[in-house]
Amino acid sequence: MKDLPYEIIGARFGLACPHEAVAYGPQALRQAGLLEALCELGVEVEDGGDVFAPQIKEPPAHPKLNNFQETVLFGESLSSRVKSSWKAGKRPVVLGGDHSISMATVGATSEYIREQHGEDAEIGLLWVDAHADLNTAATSPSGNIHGLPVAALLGLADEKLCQIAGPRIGKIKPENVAYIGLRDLDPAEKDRLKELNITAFSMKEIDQLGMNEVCSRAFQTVSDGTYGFVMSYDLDVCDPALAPGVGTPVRGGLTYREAHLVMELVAEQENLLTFDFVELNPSLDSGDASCELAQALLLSAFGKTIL
Ligand SMILES: [Mn+2]
Repeated sequence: MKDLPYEIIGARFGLACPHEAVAYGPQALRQAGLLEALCELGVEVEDGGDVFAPQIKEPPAHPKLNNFQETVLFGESLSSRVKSSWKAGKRPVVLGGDHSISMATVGATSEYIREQHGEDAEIGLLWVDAHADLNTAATSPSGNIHGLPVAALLGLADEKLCQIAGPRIGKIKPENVAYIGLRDLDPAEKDRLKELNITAFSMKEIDQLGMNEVCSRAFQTVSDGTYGFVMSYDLDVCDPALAPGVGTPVRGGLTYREAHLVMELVAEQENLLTFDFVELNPSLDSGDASCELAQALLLSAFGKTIL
């Protein structure tokens, strides 16, 4: 994958979280000069434009989940966009948008790898986030679908969410998932994490082991027996003092260096398929602090090094 050119796709969607303005994340990053900075870095990259939220007059309501129909329809168009990017010989990197978009991005990449390598081909999933995003309609306290994407990718959420990128239920196997940065889980999510025996490095393990060791253990989990892995990076994994511009801030997050080290190490992994970056909300930012951090983190993920 390393030799494929990148294609940046903006996911202009914020209906699956409490603050819709998260849909302006990709625009803020473009205005901050992300594409220009990537070209300066020598990255082969093109701007694939944005995917927009559907306009629906009277969508059928879901009894528990907010904006269900809009989220499913947006996910379906984003997933076709991601698949067509792969098929055109590019490496799609998606900028969110709220975290519901990863049902489409990760699901589409999982489907593409199966098409290429056969039915048994699995991919790993590195989920870098303060939250586990493992709720279902039955357990979600808020009804916001950005808290469900991992459950959907594992095949545990509503059928329509599980099938956003294709009919197969369970795009990712629990043994191929690793979390980094967890610190705010609902009781049902904690139970599910244990039942499924998912590898999870919370802030406690990061404090105890250090980020370098956490990353190498996590890479092992997502690489073992897979055709490569994808990373999904939620900006709220960073401490809110650094990244206030997120919808669901939780204190006690990654330091500036920890946040960068994950990106720097991910960029070195030969089996990284692609990644997405979500939950930057410019309307909640303090000045441009979060947007500037987001851009710097992205540059690290695309291979910028200190030396
Ligand atoms: Mn998240």
